Amino acid sequence: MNPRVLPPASTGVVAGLVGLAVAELAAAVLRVRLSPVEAVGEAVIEVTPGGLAERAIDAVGQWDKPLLVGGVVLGLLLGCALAGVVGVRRRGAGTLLLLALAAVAVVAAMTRPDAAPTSFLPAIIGGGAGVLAYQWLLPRAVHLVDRRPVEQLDRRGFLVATGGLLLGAAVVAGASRWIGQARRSVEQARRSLGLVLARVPTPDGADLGVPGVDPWVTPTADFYRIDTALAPPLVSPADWELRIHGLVERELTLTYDDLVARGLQDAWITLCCVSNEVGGDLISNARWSGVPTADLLAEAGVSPDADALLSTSQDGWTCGTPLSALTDGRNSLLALGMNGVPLPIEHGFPVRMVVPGLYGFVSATKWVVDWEVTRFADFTAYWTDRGWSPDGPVKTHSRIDTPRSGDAPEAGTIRVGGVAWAQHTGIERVEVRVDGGGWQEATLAREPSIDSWVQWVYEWDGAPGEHTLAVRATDAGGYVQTGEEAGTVPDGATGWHTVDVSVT
Ligand SMILES: Nc1nc2c(c(=O)[nH]1)N[C@H]1C(S)=C(S)[C@@H](COP(=O)(O)O)O[C@H]1N2
Ligand SMILES: [Mo]
Repeated sequence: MNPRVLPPASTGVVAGLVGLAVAELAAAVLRVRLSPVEAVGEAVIEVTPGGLAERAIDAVGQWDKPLLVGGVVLGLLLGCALAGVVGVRRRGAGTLLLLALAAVAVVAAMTRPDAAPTSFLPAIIGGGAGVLAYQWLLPRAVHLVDRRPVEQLDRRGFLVATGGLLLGAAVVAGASRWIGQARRSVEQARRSLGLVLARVPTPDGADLGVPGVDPWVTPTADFYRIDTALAPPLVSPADWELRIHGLVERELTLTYDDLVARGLQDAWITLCCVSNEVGGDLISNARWSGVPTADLLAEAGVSPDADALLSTSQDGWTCGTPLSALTDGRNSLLALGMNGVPLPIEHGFPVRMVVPGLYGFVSATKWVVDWEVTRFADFTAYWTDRGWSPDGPVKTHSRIDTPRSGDAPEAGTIRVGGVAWAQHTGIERVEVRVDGGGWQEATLAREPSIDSWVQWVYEWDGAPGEHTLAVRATDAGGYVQTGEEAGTVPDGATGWHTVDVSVT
């Protein structure tokens, strides 16, 4: 890089880092949910067209959030570098550019659905700190860039000033982590709940133990996670309330203790994301503990005119669920527990919804705080506003977990295995096809609940050479999984999962 550009550009970057660190600290001290970077990231998620966001998530998988945060930081620092370079000739213009970057963060913060009157403060404070650092460092950089006699160049002074600021920024960033108590205090409340939840072992015969096949019960740490929150909402159980209103005879407000006092039921339910591609892993199985949604709705007295429940999370995410799925006797839960412990914060602590048979985007509201009984004709929700269907029944599907595409198993008996699902209908049959031949029936594991996935295995006598394996499921309703390929938008992908292997 041009040696005359480097000092001012790094001045801008250092000022940006100072601003970021101070903004993080301000967010932690003021208990603003989102730092400016996170607020901009959430705004980016919001304005990205649904289909594009969905493709991006497919492409990068669980890296979506780190990549988004990294991208926002990178964009900011590039803008700051530019401010540094511009500032050599026109300091005012550089300062304006920095302020414009802060303004973007202010707008992003204030347009969040859960924005509070103080939400913009971290961006303002961080922006101010960044501008001060810039004003202080820039003259030193300009001094270097200007054509002065070599003996007057104060390289060392510039480096010391830069290093000092960076060190300061690092200390401030560290302090903000330390002060990030909000999360720790909610974690603390979560651990000290003393909630007694059933720890149910994997039912006999549900897990075939075939190496390479996803475990039947997903370990909580591996459970897929999808949401629009860059920082999860931090809700203490003591503060949590659910308001049930709308087309009901009696409005209800429930506290966490109210739910616990009712006694919890638990159920195996496999949750699946509508963005799950054919062969994808946005699907996981857990034991959920909670209060049946049907009981709560019965108590509120649902009007016969209503057909939908509009649920809203603490951070303003919304979804619409057919009332029928919440009241027809299936294991739809207002859940407090997952795999024998209180919900992890990322999975909706303290309370979320889980509905067997529906994709998460129309049913599985995490951090849920509001239930409005209403009509589908009268509202739209977060994802329906972005091109997704208002209806989201899970499509009957199957997946090959082993072998994987590109594997080179040895000739002989090869165990082909995977999972199949048709939540709330049940799986009847799974078949495997080799190289477009006839469909061969696989062996199913025991299906402890029609609401969860089923493992399957097929002993294949593989001869050397290149082979393509395909799988399809038939559900208990007699529906045979279609081979017709459809993308995930608007209501879930279809097609057969295939893998290509070369048997040696
Ligand atoms: N508050 C909130 N709840 C949410 C979402 C969200 O973005 N915000 N995403 C939904 C989607 S699309 C899915 S697939 C499930 C995923 O739940 P999990 O992260 O616990 O696996 O949560 C649902 N509940
Ligand atoms: Mo989803």
